[in-house]
Amino acid sequence: MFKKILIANRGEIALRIIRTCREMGIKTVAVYSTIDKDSLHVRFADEAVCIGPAPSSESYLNVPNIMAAIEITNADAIHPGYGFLAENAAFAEVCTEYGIKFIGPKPGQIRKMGDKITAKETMKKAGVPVIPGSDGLITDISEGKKMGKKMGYPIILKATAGGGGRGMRIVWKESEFEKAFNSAAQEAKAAFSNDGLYIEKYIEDPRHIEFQIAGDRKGNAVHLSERDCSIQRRHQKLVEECPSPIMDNKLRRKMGSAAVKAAKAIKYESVGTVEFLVDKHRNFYFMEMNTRIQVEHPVTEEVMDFDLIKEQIKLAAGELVEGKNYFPKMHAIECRINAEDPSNNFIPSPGKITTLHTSKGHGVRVDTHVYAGYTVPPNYDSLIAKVICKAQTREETIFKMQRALGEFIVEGIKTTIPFHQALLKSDAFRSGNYTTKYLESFDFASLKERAVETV
Ligand code: MV4
Repeated sequence: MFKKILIANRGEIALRIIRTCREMGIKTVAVYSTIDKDSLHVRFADEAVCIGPAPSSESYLNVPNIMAAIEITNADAIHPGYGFLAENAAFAEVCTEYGIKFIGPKPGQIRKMGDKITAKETMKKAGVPVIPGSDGLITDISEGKKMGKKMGYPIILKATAGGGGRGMRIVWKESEFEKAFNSAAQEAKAAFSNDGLYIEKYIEDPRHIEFQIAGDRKGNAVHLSERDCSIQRRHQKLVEECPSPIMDNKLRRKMGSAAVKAAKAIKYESVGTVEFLVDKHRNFYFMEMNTRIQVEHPVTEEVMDFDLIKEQIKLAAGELVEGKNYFPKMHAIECRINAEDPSNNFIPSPGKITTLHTSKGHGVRVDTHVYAGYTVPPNYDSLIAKVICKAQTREETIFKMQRALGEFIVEGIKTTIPFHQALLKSDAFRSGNYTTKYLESFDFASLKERAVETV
């Protein structure tokens, strides 16, 4: 097992990793930018090294400085968390060259899933259902239009280097094709330095359901059920839950075995996530694979009674997965609390937290790095806490979340708590009958300040 892990990240996920390391008897090294010097991950790690100024390009993405921090502290492994360098194959390669274990999959596996066309081809070959579309890149507009005519509109253009909605355009009819193609290619080029596009049939009003998987160096793989992440705004997830309200064991077995197939097809060696779109007829299609631990991993941890970070570290150290899939025993919901104003287009609300009281009590977990007196810097993503509630049933979990959010007090900055409180009251969420489109028609403008509510 590793003796010392350097955590190439900040915020709640850095703390989350430190906690598991401490329980496993592994020493930790925090790295931080100057603006993060008073962060809890710096205080709670065994050692801490400053790696540069506030902009992440000069600190959390600064590979030479991170490698120097590894060298001076003698860490034998690196945990990238999520975001930053977590899905950077070149970085994982550098670690390997330095004899440092990258806690995650092999560089080749990251690369394969990072290019969406390659990922899709790999999955199709493995027998995982994929969304009907072009085989590979569309290089010119007339070829694309021919494809569109054959498939039938609406279609969607996607960037092969993309993900997260950038370089993506829905095309409703042929007359819109050319403009959409050019602007998607331009956006993809600016964002990823790669203007390659491909076409898919557009699935209207889908659900986003992802499967947590784990694979080992022997090629064994299992799934740990799904998370429903359909509550999103502009490709940012706001709420995740397990089980998905639309799931039953029959569909779970089908989607789960497709997810396991996906993992086995690339001999995936770590924890990861296989994302699917599910249409209104409950057909499911592979969308992307995330080769990292995700923000929403606690949802799975809570319903499974399982430490996914510990599992990820053990897999990196060469341990094997048990040969069984996991089915949910409980219900869990996560609400992401961001330092943003939900009644004003979610504009970031950095600044000093003057008062803080986080939710507590039975079935409530809060993963956060903030404290009273902490200043949320404007330089990074605005996640300040994750409230995860679990109970026997979905209904009880919703009631518990309402109770928990009612006692979560943050003063000094705006947060997304009022949005979550309104969502939890909505008929669409209550009924479980929501899709990725739901928030497009949500009335954000009339959100009230945080309220202490009874169910
Ligand atoms: C789609 C789709 C419909 N049909 N592909 C959004 C992010 C990127 N990873 C893929 N996305 C989508 N791909 C086809 N063929 C709809 C979306 C989509 C979406 C997916 C999941 C969650 C929220 C979404 C919001 C808008 C569009």
